[in-house]
Amino acid sequence: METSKETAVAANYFIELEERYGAHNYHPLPVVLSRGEGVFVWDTEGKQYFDFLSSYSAVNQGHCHPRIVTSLVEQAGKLALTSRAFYNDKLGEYEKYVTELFGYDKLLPMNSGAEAVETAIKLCRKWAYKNKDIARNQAKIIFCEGNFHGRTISIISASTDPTASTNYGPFTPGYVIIPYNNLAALEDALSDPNVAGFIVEPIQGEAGVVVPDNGYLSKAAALCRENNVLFIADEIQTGLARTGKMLACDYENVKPDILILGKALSGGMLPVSAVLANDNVMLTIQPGEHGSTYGGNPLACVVATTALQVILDEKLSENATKLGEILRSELNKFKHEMLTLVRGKGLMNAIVIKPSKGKDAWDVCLKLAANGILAKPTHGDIIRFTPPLVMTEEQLYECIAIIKKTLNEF
Ligand code: IF1
Repeated sequence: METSKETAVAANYFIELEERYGAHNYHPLPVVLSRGEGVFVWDTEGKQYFDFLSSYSAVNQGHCHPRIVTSLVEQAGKLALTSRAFYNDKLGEYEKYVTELFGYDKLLPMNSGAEAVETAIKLCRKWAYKNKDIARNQAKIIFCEGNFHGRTISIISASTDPTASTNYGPFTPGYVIIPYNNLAALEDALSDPNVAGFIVEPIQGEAGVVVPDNGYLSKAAALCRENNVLFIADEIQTGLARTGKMLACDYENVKPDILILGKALSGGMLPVSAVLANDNVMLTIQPGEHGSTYGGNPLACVVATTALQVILDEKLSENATKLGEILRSELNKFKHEMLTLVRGKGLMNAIVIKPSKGKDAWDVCLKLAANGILAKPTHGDIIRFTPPLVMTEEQLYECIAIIKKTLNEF
């Protein structure tokens, strides 16, 4: 065992390296992680934490899931990347599996979430020019206020968060922004004949886990259908059991015209994203018009297939539903001056912290970390509680006790 003095130096060493040699595009909690397993991560000093961020919901299956690791390692030694200039023996089987699982004709493989959203935007525009009477370069896509779909120029062009967009213009035109969870605004925006699509997060993640009214998604999808406009669901964060169903859209029996997946599609192993649609939409893109060097690589295909199988085999949706209900009801029963709101669905939850005696959500997260739970504040007053979906009920109760104890320290 190293002494705590030596290791304290070690943690600072890694933090200073990142500060010195890395771009300053994040402001991490001062914790240096070196190992993960299931719901736990360990820092360089060997301290164990419950992970309540789950790598932004990419590790729904838990850290380093043994089945997913085995798939990764086996395939990495066989064939990792071919490019799409040739066929490979894993992509077709993966596409068959995923399209059958979600009920679509076709899948288009990409890597990051942002790339998949960009792909959906291109696909939507192409479909509209081929199927609607829209003059060249005049297609519009509707986005919601408070959206988060990624960091590319085209995506931040639709952002209403000044932190995301200030000083990054000029921006991509052709977007219409309406309030989230507002069907009248959607109906109004849909009356423009140049509208091609409506893209929406079933629950807004970055905005702070904003859950829309029951019926919003199904009515929005119906309005889109009536107006011959594509309903596009960004389920990169809400999807793959996080909210207690395979897709958050499943709660309202909505089948998006375009479905976007990412994050947990690889269980945290490597960036894997996908866009799903039926032939009438997907086949509007022709060879040479879109792609990616790494998209559809055999390593990603094998890992993603196993990652999905783990979600189904381990009944992670059911577990997310059950644990989410416990988490919200226990925290709602707990009365504390700083805890003003608990909201969410399944294991996609957030609490709202009212600052007290100069202490805010950042301070709560520092104390949570000291007490063995890692979470990250957002927007100054919100803390997301999104643990891996492989958590047991017993572990959750342990976490709830830590959360209460932590708040009581203020
Ligand atoms: C960051 C939150 C989580 C997403 C949805 C697309 C993407 C994301 C609905 C892009 C990414 C991230 C990325 C991370 C912060 C984060 C996040 F704070 F925004 F809400 F998960 F909690 N659509 N979400 O949530 O996917 O290109 O990153 O693979 O710092 O950017 P990506």
